[in-house]
Amino acid sequence: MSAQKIVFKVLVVGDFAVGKTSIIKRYVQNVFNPLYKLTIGVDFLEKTVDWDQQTRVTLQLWDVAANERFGHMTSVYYKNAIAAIIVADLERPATLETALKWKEDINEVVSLADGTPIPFLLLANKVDSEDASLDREYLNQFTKEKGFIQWFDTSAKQNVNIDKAMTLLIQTILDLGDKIQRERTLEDPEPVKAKKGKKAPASKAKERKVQRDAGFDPFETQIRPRNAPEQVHVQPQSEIVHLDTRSTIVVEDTTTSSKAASGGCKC
Ligand SMILES: Nc1nc2c(ncn2[C@@H]2O[C@H](COP(=O)(O)OP(=O)(O)O)[C@@H](O)[C@H]2O)c(=O)[nH]1
Ligand SMILES: [Mg+2]
Repeated sequence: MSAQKIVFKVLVVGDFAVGKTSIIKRYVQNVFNPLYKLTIGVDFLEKTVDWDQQTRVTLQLWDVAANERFGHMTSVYYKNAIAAIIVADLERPATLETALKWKEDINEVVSLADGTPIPFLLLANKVDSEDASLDREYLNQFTKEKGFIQWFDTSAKQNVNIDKAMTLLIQTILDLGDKIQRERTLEDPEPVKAKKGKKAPASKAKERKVQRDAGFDPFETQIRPRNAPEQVHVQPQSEIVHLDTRSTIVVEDTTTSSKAASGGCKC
């Protein structure tokens, strides 16, 4: 049986030079560059993970440049994002404050189909650095109070906790989809009922597929363009918009995108 393929668009945001690009490159390409190169606009890399025998997840990591928080294009970048990773720098405690601002901004623009916030993961990066100051107690409290699903101390340089953090994020998104689906099933059991003469779906992955075949996507999100009061439903994963330059928008079909790097590791 062929595996169910799911694409999750995940925003990677945070202050300047906290290590967003380095974390993405470490996770997807297993490389680290000590030189700082400013990210302009927005770019993405993908990694595909065989989650289980029935589920193949492609994590599409959107590297959003720090100054884009102030731009007008955020609702375009955030469209279809199902989760966000916010990166802070353990050498600069002030970057935790910026992390909160990003969280608020994203919550204003994007939400899950049921209107609740998308999940946020906090990465406290550069734990390898001599200048890192790590207060675990404080970060535990911060994570709980501010509504992050979890935090990890990470090092893109030494490859610390990055796979672990991404695995937790994928698990969280899948659980969330299953929860939304269960709620939907309670409201309207029709879409998951087995067709006449066929066995009822046995696994979560199969249930998800039946739901999708019935036109329901538990991973659908809502986008609320800034300054526009009404919520607009969008179809997830139908297209990817990325900027090559500030003024050129390239619209690609995900199925034909050659930009992405694809891993295939089981993490
Ligand atoms: N020591 C250390 N330096 C890092 C780490 N991650 C990134 N850096 C460095 O921090 C700088 C900014 O990283 P970058 O990924 O470009 O940050 P971004 O602006 O958030 O994308 C670069 O010089 C990186 O080499 C890390 O885990 N440890
Ligand atoms: Mg960058």
